[in-house]
Amino acid sequence: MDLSRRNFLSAGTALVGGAALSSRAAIAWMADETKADYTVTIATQPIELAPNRIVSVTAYNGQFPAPLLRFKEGVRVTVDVHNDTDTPEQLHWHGQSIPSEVDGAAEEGTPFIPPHGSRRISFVPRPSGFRFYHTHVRAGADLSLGQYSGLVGPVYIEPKNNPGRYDREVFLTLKEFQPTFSRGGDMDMDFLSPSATVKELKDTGESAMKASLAKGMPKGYEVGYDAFTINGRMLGHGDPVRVKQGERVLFHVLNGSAGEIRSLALPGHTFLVVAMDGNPLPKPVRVPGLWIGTAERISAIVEMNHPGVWVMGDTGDDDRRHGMGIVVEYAGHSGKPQWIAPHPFHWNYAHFGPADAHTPTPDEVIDMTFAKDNAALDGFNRWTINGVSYPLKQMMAAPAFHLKRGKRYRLRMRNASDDIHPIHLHRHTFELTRIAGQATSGVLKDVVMVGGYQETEIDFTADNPGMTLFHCHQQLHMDYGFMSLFDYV
Ligand SMILES: [Cu+2]
Repeated sequence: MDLSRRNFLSAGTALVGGAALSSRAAIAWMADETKADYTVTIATQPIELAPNRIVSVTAYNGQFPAPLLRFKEGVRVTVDVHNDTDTPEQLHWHGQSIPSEVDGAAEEGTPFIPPHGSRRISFVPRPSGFRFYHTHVRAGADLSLGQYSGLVGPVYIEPKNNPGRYDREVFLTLKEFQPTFSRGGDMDMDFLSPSATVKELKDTGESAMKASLAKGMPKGYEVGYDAFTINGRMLGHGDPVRVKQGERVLFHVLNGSAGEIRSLALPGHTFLVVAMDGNPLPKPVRVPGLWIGTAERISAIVEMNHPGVWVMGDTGDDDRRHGMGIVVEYAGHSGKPQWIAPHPFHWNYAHFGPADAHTPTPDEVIDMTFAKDNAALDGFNRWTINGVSYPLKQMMAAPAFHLKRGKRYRLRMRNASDDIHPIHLHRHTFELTRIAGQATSGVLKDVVMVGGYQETEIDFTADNPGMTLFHCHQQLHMDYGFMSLFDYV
């Protein structure tokens, strides 16, 4: 009896429906299925960020970052997820086009992994490229939950053919620990280009803030951190990236933060960006350094042609001094790692797409305005999309946007707040079509930073029916209303 894995699974479905399958075949099938391809255990334990710097965090399989999971595009996998904590969990497969049932968002209807319980999930990984997995529960005011924890790890889906020309791959996960609340300051957004803001959005946002402060409201809570790490170790306390002169190293960089935007530079070297959010660029683009929004990924080749011992780190001095960096050490070189600040550089998504931007006309344009209601919820900012805040206590809310399968949609996102929002669309890949007034095309992503008082447009095809969550990837923003649901009609 020659049944492929896929046939087995459909046979299994048929079995539930009462179709005949000999008991011997059924037992063989069950035996085949008793061991999952991957087992992920969620538990809380101490993690050492540096000598004498031990934090208690919830993590996958007792480690941070979680183990790199390598899948093959189109080859079904089963994953057993055990939850050894006291709170329900969700494991989200970020950047994959999979059904809502296994996507890992309660808002879409994915069942929770119960406290001290398990769930077996099965899906066909796609599309190929650098993805990741992370928890998708709301943390609210509990800074031990959600992405404030260590529940983050890289996923790499091998393409059917791999044309890469590089000597080796290095995965870097950037993540802060020891979060605390503070009363908000202003977010630095000088790095985004174009810098053009929309007057109407600025007027709306500034007058709302002025009115709130005039009523005696303080600024809403923000989250800050004490410890900064790459691959779970503070700068100087992890294994260096050991390289040889002339080597081409492909770095897969993941911003696993709960809400921070990161930068990364390596003195004397440049980055040849080959993919964003795991999706190959139309043409690789060379940049002096990287800016990476929450949940974004960048794959970039660094040619090792400047021997020495270097700090590859965040350009923010304070964050780097508190650990956000990793040592790059050339063979035959030793000594104290050197940091040289790069010239400030801007980040313009449109630089990564072809100049002659041309994209198909969408079937429909959906307008969305993002707004902040300062300190409106017990001191936390409340967030709205078109005036609607996602209900705090409810998992599945009524979908705000209805899609038709096969149609191409344009989301015209207008940010009436001064914060940068890393906007994420579940279960789909979108194309950047306009960044702060500049037309672009060909850059495929699943997260995009929308600058303060700016307008950004993304296009996507409704090709994966089912409930689809749209949200800001800052944990603090999504938890306080910055979410919306799409459904397909
Ligand atoms: Cu946000």
